[in-house]
Amino acid sequence: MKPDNSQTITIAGAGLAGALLATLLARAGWQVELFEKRADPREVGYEGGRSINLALAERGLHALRQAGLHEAVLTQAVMMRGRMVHFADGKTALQRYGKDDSEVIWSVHRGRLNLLLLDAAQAAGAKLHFHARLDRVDFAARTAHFVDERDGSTREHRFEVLIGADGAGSALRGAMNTLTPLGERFESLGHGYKELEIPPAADDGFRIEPNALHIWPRGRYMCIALPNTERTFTVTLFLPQKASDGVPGFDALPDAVAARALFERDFPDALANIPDFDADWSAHPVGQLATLYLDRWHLDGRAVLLGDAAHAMVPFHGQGMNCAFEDCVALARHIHAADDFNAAFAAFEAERLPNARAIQQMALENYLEMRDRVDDADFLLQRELERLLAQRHPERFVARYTMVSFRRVPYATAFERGRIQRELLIEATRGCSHIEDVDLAAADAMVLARLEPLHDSA
Ligand code: FAD
Ligand code: 8RB
Repeated sequence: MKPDNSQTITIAGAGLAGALLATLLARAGWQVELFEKRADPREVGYEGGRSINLALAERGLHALRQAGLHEAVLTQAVMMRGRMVHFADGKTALQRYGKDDSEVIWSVHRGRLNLLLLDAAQAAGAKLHFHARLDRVDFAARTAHFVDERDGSTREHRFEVLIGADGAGSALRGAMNTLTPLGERFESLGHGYKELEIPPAADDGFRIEPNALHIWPRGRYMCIALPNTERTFTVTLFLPQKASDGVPGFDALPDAVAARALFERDFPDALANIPDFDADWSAHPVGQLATLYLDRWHLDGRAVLLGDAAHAMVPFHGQGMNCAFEDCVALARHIHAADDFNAAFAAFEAERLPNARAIQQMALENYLEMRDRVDDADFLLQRELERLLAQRHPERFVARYTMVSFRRVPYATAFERGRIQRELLIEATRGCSHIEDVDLAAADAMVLARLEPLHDSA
């Protein structure tokens, strides 16, 4: 579809996906109106001033490249080469994510990333409207109603197409759902999270290794920490909501004193680096974790959802933003290629929905891996063989983590090939306790028989 100056695309939500999509579409010549419920963070500063960071991987980076923003983002990012595992006995070990420093993930500051994207959207010609919470939609009249939460005042906006980038609690999804059911299902994980902070050291340096994603795996729960350019770390505790047979839960931690006791027992080395533990614990709420499944993402050519609004996921693969950014590039491409918005949205959904399902499932699985398997002997032997086979067959055997984080093959392909590879690794290491015990010729033969060469998407 060629944009003409009379056609306007309206986007609800100027978070990560909304701001990037606005940039991509405005640069392609569309008139873009972007509505955000919150204040302009460029004027009031980002929410609470807290340092919340996200892991940016190749999919997200590639999308930023399309918008010409990757360099600006990377100069404000901290490289994470691998997982630094902190065992219960206090020992640590770095498990690299990739083959070398070309395969790393990046810790970026959410607030600053959002500012940069908003500036880019505006510079590209998108019209930004803050204090505009989408409240109601009349799809027949094609009018959207926005509320200014400061004074409750409302405004009506006529739209031609409406794109929902308004996050997991999407108001547009709610409005679409009342017209035609989208098949919405929320599956709660039953675990929540709490954020804490490791400040800089006395000499103003990092208190722990900066170039890693830290994990304290404890079987049924865990802590992680991601570095910030300010030499702080954002620590997140993931824990069941309800305690059960010896496993702690948020419901059994009524206050900072109880939480501190848990940390003294299970995370003493982390606690030693969190001087404001009690204040952090009391000030930050317990966040909820859930997966959102929908059967449909669009209402003919009038409305479509993307990002968390379409497929919120649990955080354990660090792919929510990466996937949302990949959605933006795909949607912009389909809008460009299709004859009309209905065809564009249908093609977008057909391409992306199966991939969203795949990364949602892989994100759930990665919780088990991170919290429970990183120090398991079978798992470590399989990882060792995985590395070896990846070296021996670089076109055919690509670790699932690598396909998700450092390649752009469809998530569904990563999921399917990952399943084949896992079975192969289990078979090839059966009865083995050392890598020398593995019959490599047999493993090579399985690779050749079961895995076609992997081709990256353009
Ligand atoms: P959001 O970024 O949530 O943006 C939605 C926007 O819509 C917001 O600005 C909101 O104010 C606005 N809005 C909401 N309702 C309305 C309305 N009715 N009208 C108008 N505007 C509205 N992903 C990763 O890839 N890697 C990570 O390491 C990672 N870490 C994370 C850490 C935390 C603490 C959290 C919470 C998430 C993390 N994620 C991560 C996930 C990632 O943040 C999301 O997947 C991503 O932000 C989705 O982008 P989005 O634009 O769809 O939604
Ligand atoms: N949302 C991440 C990974 C995979 C790391 C690995 C995991 C915090 C909320 Cl939990 C988590 C990863 O397999 O070794 N890459 O990036 C980011 C993660 O959590 C983010 C910071 C997070 N997301 C609500 C809290």
